[in-house]
Amino acid sequence: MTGSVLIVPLPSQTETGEGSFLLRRSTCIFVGTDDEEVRMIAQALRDRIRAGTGLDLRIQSGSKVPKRNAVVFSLSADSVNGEEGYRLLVESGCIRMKACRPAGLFHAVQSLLQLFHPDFFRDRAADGVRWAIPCVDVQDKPRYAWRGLHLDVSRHFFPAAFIKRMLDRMAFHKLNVFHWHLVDGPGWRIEIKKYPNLTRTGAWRVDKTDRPWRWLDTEIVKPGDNRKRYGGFYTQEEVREIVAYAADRFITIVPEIEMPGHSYAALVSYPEYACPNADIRRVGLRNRDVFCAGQEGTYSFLQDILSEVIELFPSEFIHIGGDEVNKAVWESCAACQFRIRSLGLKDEEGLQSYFIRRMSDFLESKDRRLIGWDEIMQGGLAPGAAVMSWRGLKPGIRAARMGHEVVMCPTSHCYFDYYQGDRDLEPEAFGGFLPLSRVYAFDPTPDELTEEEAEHILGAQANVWTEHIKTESHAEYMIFPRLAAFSEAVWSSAEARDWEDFYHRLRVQLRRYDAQGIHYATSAFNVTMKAVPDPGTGAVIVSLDSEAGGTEIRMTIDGEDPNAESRLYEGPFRIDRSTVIRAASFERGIRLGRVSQRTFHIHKASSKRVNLKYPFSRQYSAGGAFGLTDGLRGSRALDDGHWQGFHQVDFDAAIDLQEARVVRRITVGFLQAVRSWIWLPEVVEFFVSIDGESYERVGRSGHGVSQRDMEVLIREFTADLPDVEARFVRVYAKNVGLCPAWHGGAGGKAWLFVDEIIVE
Ligand code: TNX
Repeated sequence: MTGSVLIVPLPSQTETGEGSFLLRRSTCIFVGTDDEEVRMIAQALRDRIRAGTGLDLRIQSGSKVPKRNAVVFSLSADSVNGEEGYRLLVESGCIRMKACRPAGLFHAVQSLLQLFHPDFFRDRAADGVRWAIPCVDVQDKPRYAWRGLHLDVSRHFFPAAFIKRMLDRMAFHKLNVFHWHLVDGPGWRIEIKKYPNLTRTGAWRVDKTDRPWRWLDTEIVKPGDNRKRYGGFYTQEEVREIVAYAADRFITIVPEIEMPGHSYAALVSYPEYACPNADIRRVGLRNRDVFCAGQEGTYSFLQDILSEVIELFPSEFIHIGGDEVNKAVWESCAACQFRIRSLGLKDEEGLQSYFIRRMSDFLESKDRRLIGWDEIMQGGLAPGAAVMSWRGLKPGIRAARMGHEVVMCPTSHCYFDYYQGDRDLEPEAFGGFLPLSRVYAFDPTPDELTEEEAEHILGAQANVWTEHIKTESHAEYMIFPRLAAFSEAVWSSAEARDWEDFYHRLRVQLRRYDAQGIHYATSAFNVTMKAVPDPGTGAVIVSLDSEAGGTEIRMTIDGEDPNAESRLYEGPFRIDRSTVIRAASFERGIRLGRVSQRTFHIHKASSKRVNLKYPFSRQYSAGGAFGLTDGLRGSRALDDGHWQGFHQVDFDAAIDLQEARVVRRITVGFLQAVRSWIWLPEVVEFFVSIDGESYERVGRSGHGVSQRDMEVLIREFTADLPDVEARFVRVYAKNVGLCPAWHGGAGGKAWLFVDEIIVE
């Protein structure tokens, strides 16, 4: 247990002692080494203490190490905690920090800061406060060497000041790699002296920030176009400053220059490097999103760019993107086809592999190494290249087995552009669902790797894609507190991690965020509602919970927002007619998250078993046999647990109402989410029966929604019956089967998603 020592990420070992160290005006900071970096760390600590407490401590050095009233830094080669580990010993007389390397001392300071009261992080020195630091002995070291945060500054631009603040936050969470996604189709964000158009043109697009994000709406503004523009870029001078700022915090910046796909902004600026004769009608705007791999000029252009990038960034790894290359462009380009033939390559994947290999060779000639998204493995991976595994853990496992180094960032656990709570309560996000607890459960090293293979897992990173994130405060909302959970996945040992313990420490971490003015999500406190059938009666049993757990939940059924006096939820309760429940978490009279609302529909099929001809997918079970009669409707979050998914098969469901009843209306809800391969059914048919043998069709219903409608939408299909007596109800819905030819998943199995069958 961490006791009163509430450090995030969880240290390897903490032993709490008796009493505390009292920080006074006379306390000195002692640097027992002439290492410049350590001196810098000590100065940063002094500055932080001055801002937080008003105490202006002296920094001393020399050979005589003070025994009392001092904060002592020392480097020692025999420290046990490796490259980045440290020991932090707080005793009532003295605070000692010891590490092999400056990085370790830097992390020790981050832990020390968290031993102060959260108010310490306010930049307002409070008078008359006793700054007591609890006695403790912390031994600590990171699990992984690569503990990253990625930020996309292309889809939306974030100024240098924000980047610096993020670097501060990263350091606070003991993260050490900032992956800077500087380039993508919608904007080029780094000054390149040799090719000024990249930022003169490529950094600016027609301002459409008042509309929902659509990448295909991107229009790069050519000079002379006077429409209102959106964008920005970093000058090389700013980049240098940011790189140095990061280095002061022991953070390496890995720059990403995307190629050969995601390159629209570059190619509008220098159209000569796009495929000259690709069939535009076939590939559309995307023709201009992929570099031509046939022309020699492309390679020298990109190598020139990389040469300047290398000058700016000392990082060993340079990221060249490599994801989502639209091969159709190369298929229709004579130059690319010529290169494929003349080099005897197998196909477009072979060309991609050739392209990446050339970049890798170039980087190696400059003593750097290539890293790219996992698609760079297609067609064979350049030796020495490292892989960022985003399409799940599998590509990373393959790469590790081939002896390549791997950074894990699967969408399932690391995509901070995904929703973190009930969609109805969250700002628009990219899609997906990544709640705090799932981030916390992340393990970057899959079990199936042998110890030797696992050595190749450098670590992991959280990715922040900004299609839907326009403002700094929204970015913070998406990042925190998920970054706190993530930091434990990459820093703390897997065995020591425990959600309840984390949650306990998180509460204090949030107060530290408050003090620093960090905007963060409280989604984990929102109330989630579940219903299970009460089969005998047709009622449902409702239970309330929150992801965080452990707080009091209050609720109303009259449509009002719950407050500190509202009915306290004490356990599952029964509902026998349709009810609207509103609920929220409270602590000491204060509401913690937002108010959740759900409507429970009680109808003639409530809590009746649904018999299916074709099974639902286990991945989307909606709770199983009663999932479609639990009175709970799905939201636009397709994995909210209320949708039952049918993979390629049709939906054919029969319900036994147990006795003949008058049926006036049958309704069934479906979801369409084309980006997730889910379509509305082509047609829905409704049947009733007295004996369960011979059914009569009582309705048939289609819809007017286009298969190409990209919005996530919910549609109800209904049959109105002339008062028919029936004991059995059957609903049949036809799955579109396969993803249509124009779709990204063309030919793949399509989904059908159903949330409830309502019989009235
Ligand atoms: C996939 S992750 C992408 C990005 C998008 C992201 C949205 C990766 C290598 N490519 O271009 O922004 O999904 O989640």
